[in-house]
Amino acid sequence: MSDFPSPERLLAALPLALRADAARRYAVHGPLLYRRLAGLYGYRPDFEHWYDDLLGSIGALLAARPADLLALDARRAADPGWFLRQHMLGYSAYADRFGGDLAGVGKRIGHLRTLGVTYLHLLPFLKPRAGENDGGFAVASFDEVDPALGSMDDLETLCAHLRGAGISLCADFILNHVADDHAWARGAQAGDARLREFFHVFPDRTMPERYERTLGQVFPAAAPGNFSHVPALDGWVWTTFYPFQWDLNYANPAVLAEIAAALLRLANRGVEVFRLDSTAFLWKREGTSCMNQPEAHTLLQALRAIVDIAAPGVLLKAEAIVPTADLPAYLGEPDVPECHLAYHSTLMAASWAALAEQDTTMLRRVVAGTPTPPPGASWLTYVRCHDDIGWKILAREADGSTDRLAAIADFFHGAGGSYAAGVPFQAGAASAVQATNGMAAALSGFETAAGPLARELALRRLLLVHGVALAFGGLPMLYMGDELGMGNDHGYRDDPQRAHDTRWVQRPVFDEDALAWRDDPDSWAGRVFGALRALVEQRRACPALDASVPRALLPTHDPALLALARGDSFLGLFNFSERPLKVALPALGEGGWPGYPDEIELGPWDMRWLRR
Ligand code: OTU
Repeated sequence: MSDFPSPERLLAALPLALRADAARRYAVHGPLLYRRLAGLYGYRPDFEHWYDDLLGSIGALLAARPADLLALDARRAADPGWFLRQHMLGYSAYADRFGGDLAGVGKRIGHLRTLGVTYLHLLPFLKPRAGENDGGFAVASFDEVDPALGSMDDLETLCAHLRGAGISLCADFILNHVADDHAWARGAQAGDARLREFFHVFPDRTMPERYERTLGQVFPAAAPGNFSHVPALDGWVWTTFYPFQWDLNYANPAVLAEIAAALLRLANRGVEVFRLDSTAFLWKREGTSCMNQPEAHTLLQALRAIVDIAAPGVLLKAEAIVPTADLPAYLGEPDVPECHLAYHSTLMAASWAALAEQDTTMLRRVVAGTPTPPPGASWLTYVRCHDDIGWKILAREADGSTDRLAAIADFFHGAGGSYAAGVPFQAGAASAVQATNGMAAALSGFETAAGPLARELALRRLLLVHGVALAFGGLPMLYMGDELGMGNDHGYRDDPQRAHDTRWVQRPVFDEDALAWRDDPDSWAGRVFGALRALVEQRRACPALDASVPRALLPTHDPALLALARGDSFLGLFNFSERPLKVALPALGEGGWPGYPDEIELGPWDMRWLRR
């Protein structure tokens, strides 16, 4: 017997035309898939049988993959670096806030194209829990679109329209938990013993209390603790986030098989990229924070192998908001691929921190601490998303100084006459550092700017942080509204289901008025849009900004200055202070920069991109 099972069950369901390709892909990815799954579940007497069924399910879903998506798979296979190119640009939005519904999002394609977007991340659009649902992150069904947004047919139509316009759709895939009214949770509450095993359920507080000793808290104010009592279960269920979001139990192989099938069904609708939500939390181990556990990576590697076999054009993107040192693992290693993309959360936080401190020491530590990803993988770079900015992920870069991080948080919450108009997010103990919410424009100082000069400086700060995201190396993503300088939205305070969650301050409804001014450079929205778009254009024209080109951090004389080189033909200079700076190019030791003076002057919060 060979040391891993034959692909018979995978191939059985396939038409002849697909078999050879599938067999070839299984020969490449099957051994790792089998080893990873055997590592997690091999001790179970039914493992081989379960594995065979899994192959059968993957085969059936590959057999069901539409012809246009099979063709897309083939195109992607011929050009695996397609998403690393310097022309790639992401954009992230809630479907309802951006376009009203899925069909309405399709009507925004013109705007996206004008900006240069090639990748659209739509926040959760599947059928959410009835009532409060954490902005759609409590999913009631993986196979239904939220009826308020449309239908599965609308999703297919949107995917096809976007693809026709050169835009890949990225969908959230919430695999750490399901809503308490998802069929699995409902079944468990109705007494189905098989479905009870889909969750971590404890009869009393004994185990929860043991786990709590080392667990953190994501929503300490609104949802304290990590377990919720459910009378129908006659016990406590693991709920890392809100009590209505039940963590899935990946120690149960049935959960992985169901989740993999759900993902492939969505891929077969035309979703090209999956944002894997909360990947850090997938595996629990007593005595740890239950984040970044080795088994969480094993699961992601298995999922990647499944995708590589059954929908090889599809990308996986890890959302793990964790310290710099824990990020690279989500991209895997050269022979063990994991996710194609991972959010560079500390680059994001440290860029803002550098603004607050007028000092790039932490930012430079993040850059220096970011290794080169394995081939075919890269960072998702961004300055804002729909969530809070959690400063504690920078603890190591801040040498463990809570005071230093708290000062940064205070700065963004407007302390000491700062220009920022951020809103604090729930903190746990009084001593803990609060996280920060707010639109990028509000954090950059637009809201407090009294006149044109102050607004101009706010724009420079907004461009500076975006400039880092665009030049760093990765797939940069803009957040809806930031391209028009949209401000904070306080409307959520009037909605009882949202009032407790300040993250809604940065989830505004797309501003039609600002859009109308977009092309008028004398308007504020037009000024922001024009400047950002020019940066995007500059990036697109610069081959050194392809994500696969190596980056180097250059030594600088001034802590406010970040000097980032890409290959030998790009140099980005970023002044994070209100002081003008002079940069002597020869002192950076990178040879000559023909066409530029030896000394470059940077105004307050100025940035220069040099090319040779
Ligand atoms: C993710 O977030 C989502 O982006 C949030 O919108 C959801 O509320 C959450 O999962 C539950 O689905 O820890 O790495 O600190 O940064 O909740 C996963 C708040 C997460 C978010 C945090 C985050």
